[in-house]
Amino acid sequence: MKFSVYPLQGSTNIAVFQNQHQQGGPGPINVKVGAGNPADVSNWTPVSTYPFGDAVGAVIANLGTDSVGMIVDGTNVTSSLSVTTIPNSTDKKVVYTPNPPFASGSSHTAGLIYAGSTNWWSFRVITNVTVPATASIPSSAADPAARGFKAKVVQAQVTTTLANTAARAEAQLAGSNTNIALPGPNADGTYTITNIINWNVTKNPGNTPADNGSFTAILTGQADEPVPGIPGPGPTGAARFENIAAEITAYLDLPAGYQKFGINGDDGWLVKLGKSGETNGPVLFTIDRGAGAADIPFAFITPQSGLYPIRLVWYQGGGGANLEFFTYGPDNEKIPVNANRADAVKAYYNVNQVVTPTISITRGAGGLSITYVGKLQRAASLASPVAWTDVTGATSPFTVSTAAGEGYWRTVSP
Ligand SMILES: [Ca+2]
Ligand SMILES: [Ca+2]
Repeated sequence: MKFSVYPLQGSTNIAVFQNQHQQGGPGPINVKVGAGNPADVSNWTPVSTYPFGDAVGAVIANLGTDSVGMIVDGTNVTSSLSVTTIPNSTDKKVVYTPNPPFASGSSHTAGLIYAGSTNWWSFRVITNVTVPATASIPSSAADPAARGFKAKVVQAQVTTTLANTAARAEAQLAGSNTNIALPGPNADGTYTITNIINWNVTKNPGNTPADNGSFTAILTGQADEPVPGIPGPGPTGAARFENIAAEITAYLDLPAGYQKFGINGDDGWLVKLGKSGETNGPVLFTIDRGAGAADIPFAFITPQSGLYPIRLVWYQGGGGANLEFFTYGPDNEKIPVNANRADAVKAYYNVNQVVTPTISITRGAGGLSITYVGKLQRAASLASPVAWTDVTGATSPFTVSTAAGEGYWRTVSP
């Protein structure tokens, strides 16, 4: 019997067996964090990428009909295990889903119980922030005709490449260097991206086309796309595809809970909550790096469902340059944000105005004066079930005669 532990980390192109490290048999279990993709970097210090905190498990070969159990942090969780057969194999996937997920950056010990012995491993989970509920607006505000992102792209013409830091990218977007990138068709010079973020400067005019990352013509049928607005007029040679910064914004329709995101990019990026130009929002992830394409996961918690404004700032210094924006689904499958599939997170570059209903009622001679924002509704009685009906044609302030008899009013979002 052999088994491999997978702390369900998103670091390779392989879904189920990410970060697997096969064990020779009973005994202490060794975990190789980042195995299979040594280029991974971390939002931790000092070493590699850590797994998400929403699940811990293992894959066991040759289990047959034998039983398997698990101990997590000293508690036997066997009754809560999910044990399923890996498709097209006899391997069993054993997964425990802590509820709530493991705390940000916390360390744990898990033990796999089978064949009369318990085999232990230790692991540490990725950090995460909890975003404020006030950052969201209701999902109903999404404009279904505005699926996608807005992208502002800037490029500098300089004699040496700019620093590979998020601070440089923010400064460049704010105008620290003369922008030579070609402006987009929108009035504010942005581009509208109606599908997914799968950029690669190899696809830009004058470059040599090639795909990289997880989403490619060969791997997923999603060919890389050029970085909008590049190259601007002026640079020659490699400089045509260098010294770039981009701000990509959208409202993401997210459920409440533990969000598992990832970016594959070259060089680096930061992710904040906020709309275009809002640089002071909560930081979800940031990294300063001058390096080739690699997956780097990040996690955050949404306290309630809704539309969250996301601001992704990406930067390129020299050499290659690419960007992919995705979530990790079940078994950590990578799913592009806004992909045309049911389990993809939807992005909207526009939302409808959200009206917060208010109402105040004052009594005057002969009647009531109702001052309100939103849509006015009336009920004749508060007996359950209350039958609220729209007050057709009403405008604020709305006057009600006391001769009208018993009545109750409320306002709701239009
Ligand atoms: Ca790609
Ligand atoms: Ca680069």
